[in-house]
Amino acid sequence: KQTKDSVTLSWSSGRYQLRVWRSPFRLEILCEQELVVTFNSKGLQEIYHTLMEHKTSVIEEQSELLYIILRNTCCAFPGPSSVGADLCLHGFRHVYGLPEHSDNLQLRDTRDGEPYRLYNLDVFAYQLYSRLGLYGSVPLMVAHKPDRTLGVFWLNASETFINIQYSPTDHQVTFDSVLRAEPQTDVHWLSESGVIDCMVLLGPSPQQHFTQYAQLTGYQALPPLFALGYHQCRWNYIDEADVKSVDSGFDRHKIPYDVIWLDIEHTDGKRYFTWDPVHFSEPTRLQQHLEKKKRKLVIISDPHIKVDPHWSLYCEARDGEHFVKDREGQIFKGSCWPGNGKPLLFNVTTRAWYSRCFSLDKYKGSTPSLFVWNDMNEPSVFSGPELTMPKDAVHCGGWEHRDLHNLYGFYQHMATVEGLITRSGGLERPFVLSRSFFAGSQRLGAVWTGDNVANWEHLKISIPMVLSLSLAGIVFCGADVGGFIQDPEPELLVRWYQAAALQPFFRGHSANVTNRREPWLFGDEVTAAIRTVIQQRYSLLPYWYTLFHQAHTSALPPLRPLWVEFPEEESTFSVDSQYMLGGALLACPVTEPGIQEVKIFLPGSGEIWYDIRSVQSYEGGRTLSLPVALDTVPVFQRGGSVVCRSVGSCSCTAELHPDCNLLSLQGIADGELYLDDGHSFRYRDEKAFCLRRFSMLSGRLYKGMQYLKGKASPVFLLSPGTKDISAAFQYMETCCKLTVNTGNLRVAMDWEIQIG
Ligand SMILES: *[C@@H]1O[C@H](CO)[C@@H](O)[C@H](O)[C@H]1NC(C)=O
Ligand SMILES: *[C@@H]1O[C@H](CO)[C@@H](O)[C@H](O)[C@H]1NC(C)=O
Ligand SMILES: CC(=O)N[C@H]1CO[C@H](CO)[C@@H](O)[C@@H]1O
Repeated sequence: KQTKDSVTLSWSSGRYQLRVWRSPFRLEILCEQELVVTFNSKGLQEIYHTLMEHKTSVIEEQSELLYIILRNTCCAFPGPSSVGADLCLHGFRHVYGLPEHSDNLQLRDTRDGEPYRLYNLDVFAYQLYSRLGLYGSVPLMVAHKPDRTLGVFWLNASETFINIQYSPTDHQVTFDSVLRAEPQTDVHWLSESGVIDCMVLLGPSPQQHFTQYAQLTGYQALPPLFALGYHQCRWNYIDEADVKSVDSGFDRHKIPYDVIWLDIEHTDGKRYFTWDPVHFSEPTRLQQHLEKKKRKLVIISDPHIKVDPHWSLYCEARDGEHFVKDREGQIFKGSCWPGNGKPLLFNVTTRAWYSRCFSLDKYKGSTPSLFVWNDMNEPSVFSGPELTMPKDAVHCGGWEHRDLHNLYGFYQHMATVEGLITRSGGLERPFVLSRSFFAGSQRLGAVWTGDNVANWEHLKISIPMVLSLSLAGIVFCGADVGGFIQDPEPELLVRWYQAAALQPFFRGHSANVTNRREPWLFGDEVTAAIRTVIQQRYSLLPYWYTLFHQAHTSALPPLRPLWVEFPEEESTFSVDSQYMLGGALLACPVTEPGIQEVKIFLPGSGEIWYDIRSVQSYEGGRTLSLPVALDTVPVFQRGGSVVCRSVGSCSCTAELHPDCNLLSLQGIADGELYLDDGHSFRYRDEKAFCLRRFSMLSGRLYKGMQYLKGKASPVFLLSPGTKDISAAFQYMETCCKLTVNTGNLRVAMDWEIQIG
């Protein structure tokens, strides 16, 4: 439809409409005649065009697609141009996303101070509840109200600021007169350079929103199974003997783990791709030692190449012109760990060269069980403004650093990942951890929250930080256990292990000036508590792996704010101290010292929740006070769910034995298990995987239990083509727990267990 002032397009049988107004220019998206989003709601684009020369808005209404080209300029930045826009999100009072900030999950109204800033920076011991930039950026804002989840994706990699205004403010909402006012959230985006490339994702369900975002930026890579195990890192394990002794410490104390890590000191004078000739003289032997136990080694590799004309890798990079230039056209010099090193620029040729550096023949001392950690890739430049690269440095094609700053780490991550895939002839899944990231980094691997501190506040903030990352697609994330900087007291260390075991990336790490903190150094009680937590992580790995399969194929994050599972329950919208792990488990890690009791909100009236330790059941829609001891980790399983666990002990992920665990009140339960070889691309190329659904259908389980008592063996295993057999079982009446020995029934076969 067209009028003098507007053009209206509709889709979805007229359910959705887009209305474009000419003057003042604005775009409105409506659903069933109700406004959802207005773009250029404050008409600020009109104001800017008086400041400088610009191209006016052009609407080509004849073409099949509607193209809207906007270009504007303003004076907020010293660079040549900047872009900005206002959006009004109608009916929304909760917005999230925009990582990375050390802040609550729900974004705050910025009228009281600074806007949220997206600018990747190396911030040592970062301040909490700050809106300044940290290591990575995802310019995705997620808004939610009971009937809609909506995303605003602002695709721009230059320094970006976001202002947020909630109306009416929370404060006013309590007054009757304002209560009736329709809530809205006004958002202002401003980027230092580029064009406006803004996408609105309409949901309406959280799941649809995740899929829409993944269709734009990619799905989470399926990690190798070992990467979901426990990682032990320190700056630095000093030599081969040290590594072997820490490795055997895990066996001695019966604590499973999969990967040991080496920080910068493993290199020969901070030349990445080399080994310290004294402390790591036989790197292959070390990796083989670990590989015999099915464990891996991860080494650090930063994007800074040490200037050393006697080092072949430096000469190759110099001769291949792989270095960033300064504004005068000279090779850019910036200091980082290698001293006066040169950060690489990441054009396609450079990336291909850098990827090849990871090949087994070129990277001497590397084996297929060596994996990589990209650090300092914001990039960190000790001598630069805000410890990063100056904005006028010049990349390939003449691009100024200001245009693509937030993408720098992403491209190093990408080149490293490509290097590992190529190294294996395209057969093996890579594992690369990166500190810096951008929208789409989920396609590459894992990220962590950088240089955190060993205190309770940092433990507490790790939860909203990983939830924000998860909402923005970067779902394989975690925070360093114990805090990287300073020494945690034993209670904090235990609580940190408990919380981090329920986060996707699970790594203990500590700085060079801290005391050693391997799990067995703090007495038997602490060792036992940490052992229990890591063992529980391993027993839940079949569930974690299945959740990663879901993230990989349907973009649902393993870690979900409560509102993702309970989208209509407003009482969940601001909760960020507890969360859902998949659809079945609710986690509420203890993050405060010396407490005897925690308050836990169990959402969903009509839901039943089971404390996974006591198997005691609780009704949803209430807040529970749960007594806690040092070894209590409050986790609840949702009634009606099936969670697959691994049984028995193991020393690493290669020894897992999946099993099923089902909880239900009504006799109906449902869940999935995904299995494959755990390391290759055969699941993708040859469809070599197994995805099983476990359903419990008819009958009331509780009644079945009553019936069980009188009979000798009322549990039958039914499998097509075989005779029905009665199965051995145990029944614990106190907690209504039935354990069935399923003998040779395999997960990949179809079968049925009939009770009673
Ligand atoms: C990328 O770098 C290579 C090697 O220096 C150069 O030949 C090529 O022109 C560069 N590409 C672009 C787009 O600048
Ligand atoms: C830790 O590393 C920093 C940076 O290299 C160095 O200055 C310091 O001396 C190191 N401290 C120890 C105890 O190794
Ligand atoms: C440069 C520009 O005008 N806009 C860019 C904003 O950032 C994204 C991510 O790099 C680019 O794809 C856009 O072209």
